[in-house]
Amino acid sequence: MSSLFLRGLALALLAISSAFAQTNAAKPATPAAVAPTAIEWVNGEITKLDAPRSRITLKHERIASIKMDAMTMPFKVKDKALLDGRKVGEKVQFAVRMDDGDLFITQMRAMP
Ligand SMILES: [Cu+2]
Repeated sequence: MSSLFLRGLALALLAISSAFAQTNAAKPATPAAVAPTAIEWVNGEITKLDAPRSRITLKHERIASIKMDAMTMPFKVKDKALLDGRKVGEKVQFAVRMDDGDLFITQMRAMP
């Protein structure tokens, strides 16, 4: 075997072991019952706005985190300010959270 081949093999093994080390380091030290998940941004289109009642109706795509299929439905917002400057027909991305058995929009932004 050439020394070049051996050197290549050693480098490959080093790359593999450091990849494993990184994978292990990324795991939380203690597995939490409910792992903190990244925000799931859902695409939607505003079909109705009722800012005084903190409500918005959205035609939304599937929301995987709560196993909800695409549909048009009203949502409550946690903070009225989320509806500031929004208009019917606007395409947005939003995040939802279940709170006390109620579904709330917690974040909203214009579709990038
Ligand atoms: Cu829905």
